Parts: sequence; C-alpha cells; structure tokens
Amino acid sequence: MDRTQVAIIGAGPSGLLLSQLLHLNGIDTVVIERQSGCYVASRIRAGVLEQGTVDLLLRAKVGERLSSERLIHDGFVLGFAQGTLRVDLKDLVGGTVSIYGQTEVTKDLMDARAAAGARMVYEAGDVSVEGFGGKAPVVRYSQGGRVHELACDFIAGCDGYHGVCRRSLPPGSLQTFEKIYPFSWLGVLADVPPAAHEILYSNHERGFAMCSMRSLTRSRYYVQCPADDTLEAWPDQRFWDELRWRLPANVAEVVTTAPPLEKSIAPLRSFVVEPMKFGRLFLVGDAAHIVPPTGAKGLNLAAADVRVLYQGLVEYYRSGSSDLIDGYSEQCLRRVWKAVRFSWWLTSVTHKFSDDPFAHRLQLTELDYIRGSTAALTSVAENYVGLPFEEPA
Ligand code: FAS
Ligand code: PHB
Repeated sequence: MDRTQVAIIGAGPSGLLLSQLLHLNGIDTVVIERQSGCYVASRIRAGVLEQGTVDLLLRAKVGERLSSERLIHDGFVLGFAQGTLRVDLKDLVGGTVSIYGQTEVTKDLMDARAAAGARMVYEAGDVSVEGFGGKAPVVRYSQGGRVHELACDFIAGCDGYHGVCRRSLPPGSLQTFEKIYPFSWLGVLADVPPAAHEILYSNHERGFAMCSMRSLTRSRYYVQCPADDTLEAWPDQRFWDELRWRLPANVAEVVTTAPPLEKSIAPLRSFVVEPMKFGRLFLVGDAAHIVPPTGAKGLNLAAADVRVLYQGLVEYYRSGSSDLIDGYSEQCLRRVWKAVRFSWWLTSVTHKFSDDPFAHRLQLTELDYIRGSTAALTSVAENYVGLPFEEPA
C-alpha cells in the first residue's frame, strides 16, 4: 500500500499551502484533488490578502511574484447615503492589505509544488477517508481505472465546503452553526481600470454594491442580488447600470464597462463546524468554515488554519509532541469566530435585508456613528487588516 506522512484532500489554497510548508520542513505529503489542475487554476475567487497571509506565503517561498505584482492598500471606503467614509488602515492601526487574486496565489503554489516534484493527484474520483479515529488513517480514490489506497499518519481535509472529509465524520461528532443570508453576490471580472482606487463597499437603498480590483487594469465588481437569482437575469448592461445606480455618484460616473472576462453568482452564508479536528483528521479552511466575502476573510482564514496546522505537524515530527496539533481546533476557532463576527457585521451594515425603513436607518446611523468615532473606526480597521495571530505557548 502506498504511504505518506500527511494526506491532503483538496488542492485549493489550503491544501497547496499546507503541502508546500510541510515539504519545506521535510514532511512528505500527497495532495489528492478531484478536479483537474487547469480547473483549479482557473477559479476566480478572493482578492484581498491580510499581511499575515502574505507573510505565510513568503515563508512558503511563493511570495516572489506576489511581492512584485501586489497592490498595497492602506485604506478602504464605505459609501452610504450621507456620503463616503474612508477607513485609514495605516493611520488607525498601522496596517495594510494586499490586492493579489486568489487565482494568482493558487498558480504560484501549483508552480512551486510542481517544481519540487510534489506528489499531486488530480482528477481523483470517489475519494474516501477512514481510520482517522485510530493511528492508521487510509485514503482511497479511483484513478486510471483502478482504486488506489494511501496509508498515512494524518489527513488534512482541505476539500472545501462541498468536500468529503467533513461528511465522513461520525454522526453527532460535530456541532454545526449556520446562517443563510437572503441574498447572493453577482460578481464581474473585467479588463477595465478600477473606478475606485481603493476597495469600496456601498450601502444603497437598491442594494449593496462593491468595487474591487486585481490590478490597475483589471477590475472586480459585485452587486447584491436575490438569493435565487440567475446569470440569465443579468445581461451585462443590466449589471453595469445597477452597479452605477448603487455607487457614490463620483465613482459611478467613472465606471468603465467592457464585456466581462467572468461573471458568477455566489450565495452568502456563515458556517462553522466544531470541532475542526477528529482523531487524526483535521478540517482546514472552507471545509470547516464559510464567511460572507464582505469582510475578505475566507481565504485569509484558510491560511490562518494552515499556519496552526503546519506548525503543529512540524512539532510532532520533530519532537513527538502532539501538544500543538491537539490544540488545533480550539486555537483556529478562536480566530474563526472573530472573523465570522466581523464578516457578519460588515454584511449587516452594508446590505439590503428588507424594505423596512427602520432597519435601513439603523444601518445608516451605525455608519454615521463609525464615521465620527476613532474608537469605532479603529475596531473596524484592526479586524479588516486581520487580528494578530496567537503564537504557540
Ligand atoms: P477551496 O474550496 O478553495 O478548495 C477546496 C478544493 O478541494 C477544491 O479544489 C475542490 O475541487 C477540492 N475538493 C472538493 N471535494 C473534494 C473531494 N471529495 N476530493 C478531492 N478534492 C475535493 N473569499 C474571500 O476572502 N473573498 C472573496 O471575494 C471570495 N469569493 C468567493 C467566491 C466563491 C464563488 C467562492 C466559492 C468562495 C469565495 N471566497 C472568497 C472564499 C474562498 O476564497 C475560500 O475561502 C478559499 O477558496 C478557501 O480555500 P480552501 O479551504 O482551499 O477551499
Ligand atoms: C475581491 O476583490 O474579490 C474582494 C475584495 C474584498 C472583499 C470581497 C471580495 O471583501
């Protein structure tokens, strides 16, 4: 039977980053991914990296292109009826965020893994995980017309919200927390210069809209749409018109339109499972938690989980101590829930939940209060740049 030290299920950012960090510390891994490498590399998702995530990518030796191509932002903007409010991250908390697409992070990690001759299994079918309650976990998958068995010491479930690992845990072993939002995000990627030079979140009576970017020539825009909406209901012109309706006038008037490179609808949910560890199986990233993308936390939380897990596994293989991996779930969840809270809060003050005028006025009042309070602005800023990591005891 084939063997490795750590079997990683999923070749998204979590799985690739964990594999790379473990490799650099002499720990053998096999990454098992159900999609093709091309499919994984083509996904359009997150755009904002916390400095902690940047630091971890540099530690993983995949930060060269990131360092030269990223845009560094020292603030972001909230737009609402009373005007716009810039949250000065640099001035308030001495922080910044980096604009560098998840697509690029994934490509950088895939290139590093390939250069290192990593054992990557793409287009794996019928992946199953078992034995993780004991000391001899096994992963099975089909490929090339036969079933493969992989023995390992640990399994990292980096297989996202729809993955197999969480679903493989014994019934009753997990507590699930979930909030489904009554709307989705319709996102467009287009090769046009950004209308706003920083990320802008707009609260409008017609609904939420957002300006982001991937570079100075490639923009990423979002509008809130009904949870059951479809792409067919959104021809390109309707999207551009609605976006401009919902943005502050000085931004709307400089929006450049073009046929989208990509257009997609993503539902919004908050989701957490506890615990994130069961025996020798670890749930990592979206496999364990989902946040509405409003706070730009999804990818960054995944990286934070990887940071805790790789440090714990390095300690285990170097010293035999399992203290860090035994504390994996509790340590990750302390950060996860704070990001869940911030993402929920920023969603709650920027999106249209109903036609209730009282609710909308409360949102505007909260934003107006923040505008006038350095204490409130500082709280928003420290959450947006990413809270400090806990260091191993
Ligand atoms: P991922 O879902 O990225 O990767 C999981 C991998 O596991 C996938 O490659 C999948 O194919 C594979 N897999 C699944 N089941 C498997 C199985 N049974 N066997 C083997 N492999 C399996 N976050 C932000 O911060 N900002 C955003 O704007 C943003 N936009 C998003 C838009 C969309 C449509 C989605 C779905 C997510 C978005 N996110 C955003 C969140 C996103 O960036 C995630 O947080 C990030 O991809 C998490 O990475 P992973 O944990 O690696 O999970
Ligand atoms: C993005 O650029 O895709 C993006 C940026 C910030 C967010 C969400 C998405 O909060």
